[in-house]
Amino acid sequence: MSPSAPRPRILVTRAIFPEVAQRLSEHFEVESNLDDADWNADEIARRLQDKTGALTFGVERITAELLAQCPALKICANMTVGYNNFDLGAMSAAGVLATNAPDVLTETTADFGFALLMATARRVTESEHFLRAGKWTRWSYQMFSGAEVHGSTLGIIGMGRIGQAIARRGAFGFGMKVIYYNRSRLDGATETQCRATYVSKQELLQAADHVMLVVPYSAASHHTIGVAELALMKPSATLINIARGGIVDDAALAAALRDKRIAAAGLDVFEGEPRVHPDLLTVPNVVLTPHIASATAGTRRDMAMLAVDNLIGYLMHGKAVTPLNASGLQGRI
Ligand code: 8YV
Repeated sequence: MSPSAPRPRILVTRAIFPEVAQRLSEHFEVESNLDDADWNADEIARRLQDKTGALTFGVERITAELLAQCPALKICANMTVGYNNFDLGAMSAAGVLATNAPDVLTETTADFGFALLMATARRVTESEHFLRAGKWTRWSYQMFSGAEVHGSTLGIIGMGRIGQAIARRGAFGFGMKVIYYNRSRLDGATETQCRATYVSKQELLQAADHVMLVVPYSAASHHTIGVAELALMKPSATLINIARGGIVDDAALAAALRDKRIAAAGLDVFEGEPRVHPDLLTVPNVVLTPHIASATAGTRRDMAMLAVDNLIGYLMHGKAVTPLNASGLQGRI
C-alpha cells in the first residue's frame, strides 16, 4: 500500500480489548462497537457496506447475500477457531478472504473441557446448588456420589488440536484409557503422543465412560449425537459438548438426562444459543456454561491479536497468517 493511499476501513462488530482497538487504529480507519450493542444482521450489513475488512466473533453470518452488498470487502477475520458463521464458498466466489484464530486457544479450551468433565462427573454444580439452598443438614455416605474420572475411559469425538490436548490431559494427567473417533485416523506418532486409540463412533459410544465432543460444526456434523447415539451410551456415562451448538440434539439430550438414560452432561454450547432448550434448564444432572471454553483474558487477547495480525498481514502486506480460503479466492484482491 502506498503511504498516500486512503487507509482501509475496518468494522469491529463487538467490543474488544482497548489495546486491540488501539493497534487496529494504528493501521486502519476503524468503526468499533464500543458499547457492545447487539447489532442484528441488517445493522451489520449496513455498517459493512463501505468497509474493506471486518473483525468478527464467530457469530456474524457472512453469506452471499451480505457479500453482494459489500463490494469493497476483502477480508473477514474471525477471532475464533470455529468458522461455521462463514459461507466459505460464497466468500471465495466473492474474493473475500476468511481467516480464523487457531492454536492460541488450544490449551485453554482443553483445560475447560476437562473442567466441565470434572464438574459433570463429580456433580460439582448440582451439589453447590443443594448447599446454597440450605439443604445440607447432614452427611450421608452416598450423597452426590459421582462417576470416577481417573482410570476411566475417555472417548473423544473430533481429534483436532483441541481434541489432542484433551487426550493428553486424560492419558497423562488422569491415567485414563483414551479412545477417539475422527473423520480421518491420526498418524501413528500423534496417536502415541496422545496415547489414544482409534475406534469407530459406535464402539466409542458403547465403551466410553465420558464422551467429549470437539468436532467442528458443519452440515455433516449436525446432530452427531441424537436419539440413536444416546441410546448406545452407557447409562452411567457423561457427555461433554465444548464444540458447537447443533452437534448435539439438545431436545433428545434433555429427554435422555430426564429419563436417566445417561448419567449427566456438561454443555458449553447450545443449539440456537444464547437461547437454551427449556428442558435442559429443568434437569438437575447437567452442568451449563455460556460458551466460555476459551475465556481467559490472555487467550482471548491472543485470539483477538491473531485476528488483527490477519487483517494487517492481508491488507497491508498481501498475506494473512491463518487463511481459510486463500487458494480458492477469486477477484477483489
Ligand atoms: C469463542 C469458540 O470464544 O473459537 C471458537 O470457535 O467457540 C470460542 O473460543 C466463541 O466462539 C465466541 O463467540
